[in-house]
Amino acid sequence: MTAPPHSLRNFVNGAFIDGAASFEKVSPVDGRLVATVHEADGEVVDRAVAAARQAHNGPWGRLNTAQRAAFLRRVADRIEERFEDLLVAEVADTGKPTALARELDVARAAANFRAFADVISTAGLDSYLTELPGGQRALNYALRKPLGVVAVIVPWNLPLLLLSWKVAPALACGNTVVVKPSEETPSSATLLAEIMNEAGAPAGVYNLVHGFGPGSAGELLTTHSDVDGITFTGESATGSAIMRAAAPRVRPVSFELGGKNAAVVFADADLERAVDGLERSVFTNTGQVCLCTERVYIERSVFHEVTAELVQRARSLRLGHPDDPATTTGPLISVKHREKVLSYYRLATEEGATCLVGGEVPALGGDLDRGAWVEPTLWSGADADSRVVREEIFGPAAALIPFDSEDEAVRLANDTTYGLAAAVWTRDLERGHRVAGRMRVGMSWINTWYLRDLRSPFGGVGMSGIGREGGEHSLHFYSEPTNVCVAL
Ligand code: NAD
Ligand code: 6OD
Repeated sequence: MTAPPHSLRNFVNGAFIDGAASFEKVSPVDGRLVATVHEADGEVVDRAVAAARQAHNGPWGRLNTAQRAAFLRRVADRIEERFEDLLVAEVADTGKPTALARELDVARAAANFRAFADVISTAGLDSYLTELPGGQRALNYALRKPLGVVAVIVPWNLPLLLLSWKVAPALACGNTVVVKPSEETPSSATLLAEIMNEAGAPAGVYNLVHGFGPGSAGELLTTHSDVDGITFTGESATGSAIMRAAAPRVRPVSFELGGKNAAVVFADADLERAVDGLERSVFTNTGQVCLCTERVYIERSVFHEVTAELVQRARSLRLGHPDDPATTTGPLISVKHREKVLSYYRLATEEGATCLVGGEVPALGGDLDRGAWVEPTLWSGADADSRVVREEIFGPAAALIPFDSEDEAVRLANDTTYGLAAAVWTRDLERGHRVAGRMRVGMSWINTWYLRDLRSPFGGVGMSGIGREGGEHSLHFYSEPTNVCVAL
């Protein structure tokens, strides 16, 4: 299932165009060349934004809600028809197991387009009959208006899923988009451009610029004077930079940022179920999901039992080629990201933690030794103030920490500048609700992880983000309600 290297171009006003320069995208599995990517310069970004503006003022802006919803459903159909192409692209860029990309990334992308077609078709807006004491009467009703041209900037961990999660609601509300995928994962966004044409998108509705962040397409797009709103998923530090870019013209931003997510395991939990859940929440996608757990708080009476079982699970993970059905765990996204993760592996022991399993680069043999592999890793004995407990690692690693009371568990879990997600494992549902409610996060789970309804609010507090997306919550960002008051 390995695709030959190819050339990926920018997509502007319904056509693929070259960039002034190009860069190479290599596979994190074995370092082979995946694609040569055309980098957008200022001129390409200008053309993309202008095309988006023209489409917004023109044919796309004239479609009604039902027509836009029908278009989103056609995109979902085409994603399903081109499922295998998207799968190959996503796996080539990320190195993740094909089975995972099949179940999660590509399937969820089609589901997002369908879900937002439904949401926009049924979403209502406020209307009020106003009656003043003097007898004056008026009808207030709200119209939903798009922002205009939306910049969509996404990371590399779930490239197509996170792109569709933003493009679908933006288009549903009547915006046009200029998207900038991560430089690490340019392929699926490029295929989505083809799909947009196949689904009958008017030229300029979906535009794509390739490149990096600072000094490249990302910065050129977020500082562009004709962009009306910016939706971004990525690191918190990048969010700060984009916020500064948005500030001069007070443009709205929607931010889904980093996390340092906690799981809390009470002694009364179904421990087998909890360990199954923790194995998923720590190691899925090689720990490169914003919702992944990096801090596991375990009630002291079961600390050794849960720790021993988790170490076993980490040892049993199978690192290997994405197409091998036995593979559970892929590489990190790049050798550069591996340097960051390995620096935390070293730091953990320097700071006094004990490495229970992993901590090294595995020797997988052959071509794989040119990839970005790391061992799944668990630590005990990490201090609450140590950097591996406080900073996001974004790799297959977690610190295991004992606690003695419910209050202490909540205090430890909330002792972070982030606030994205938390998971609580207990058979006592009263306690589960109580603890989930006390977590200072945007999303809590009880006895599960990453099970979510696409209509539910998604986002974080603190350094984990600004705003909520998902279902009708997305409409709050991607549209502006405009009140009309008519005297009766
Ligand atoms: P990143 O912030 O480095 O890059 C994300 C995107 O922003 C890329 O397309 C990049 O090119 C672009 N970019 C970088 N600097 C920019 C700048 N100054 N101006 C404009 N664009 C810029 O993040 P990443 O390494 O690609 O992804 C991993 C991070 O994303 C982790 O921190 C993870 O927690 C976070 N993330 C959060 C969520 C969430 O929903 N909260 C989801 C997925 C990933
Ligand atoms: O599955 C989703 O709907 C979603 N938005 C996941 C985000 C994961 C972040 O890495």
